Amino acid sequence: MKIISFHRHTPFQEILADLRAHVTDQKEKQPWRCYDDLSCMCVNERVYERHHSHFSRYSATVEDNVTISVHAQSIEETTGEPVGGIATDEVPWGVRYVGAERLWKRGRGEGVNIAVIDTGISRDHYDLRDRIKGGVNLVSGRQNGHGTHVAGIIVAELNQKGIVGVSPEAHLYDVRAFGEDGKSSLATILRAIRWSVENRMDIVNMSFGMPQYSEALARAVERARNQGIIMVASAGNNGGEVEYPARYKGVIGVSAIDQKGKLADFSSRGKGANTKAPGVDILSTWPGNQFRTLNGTSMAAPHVTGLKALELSRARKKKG
Ligand SMILES: [Ca+2]
Repeated sequence: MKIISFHRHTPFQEILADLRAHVTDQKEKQPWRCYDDLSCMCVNERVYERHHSHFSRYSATVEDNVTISVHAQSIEETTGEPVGGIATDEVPWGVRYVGAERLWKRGRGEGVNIAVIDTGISRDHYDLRDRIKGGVNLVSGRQNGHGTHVAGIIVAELNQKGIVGVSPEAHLYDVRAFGEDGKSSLATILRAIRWSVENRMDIVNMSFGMPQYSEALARAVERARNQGIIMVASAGNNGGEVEYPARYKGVIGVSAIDQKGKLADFSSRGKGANTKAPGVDILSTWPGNQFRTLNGTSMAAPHVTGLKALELSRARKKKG
């Protein structure tokens, strides 16, 4: 797959009409996916190679469909097995650290729609099931627990059992774009962001990234921002430069700190890191009505997402 971002000085419909006239084989037109609002399209590699010279008539940025990874440290590196029942709404250290309980008097995220673009969320977990209001599945295969963990940090419910999240009354949307191996691709993330725009999300949580800049992803993020959507992303776990999408202007990039407030050694930092949040020894929900502790900037971003949801619900209440 190639992802082609055309220069915006030529109307996209004109380019498309020209390409459609040029590519006459119906079978070759099947795999095109167009993003009119981004002036982007995804075409399969073979079609691109065959018509390469025609595509190059336009000034366009051509990208490979690169891999994007979630930002939790691998389960193998994490100490501690999943645990079962927790008796009573435990407040994990991160939720306490960001001051969530104090803010609940004025709003708990009621009516705020949050898309979690991730590996999928366990729909039957007792701390999550009533908070998940919809979503879409863009990949096949089995889930992994990453998305469930991220979800719990944002919305684990006040229900006298398990844990609580930062904004326990927000509405969560499960936008499943990553496979069991915690990997996705640029083209799938474009679809996930489009879904979030079309379904009028207020906030998008992106606990993932890649080291290289992408023109298509930059445009997708910008489009969501122009729609008024708050975009939150994890900075990365490479200990060095902040990854994309966190590094784009307009995205809130989140680094990870430990319980002493110290930046975690693994956390990416510098340009594009707009804020810090708890990302070490984070207890949250896990499939099978369980809980476990994970590390990563993946865990830091949802603390900020939850805080943004609290802000929004408070502001809307004030407005009446
Ligand atoms: Ca709970």
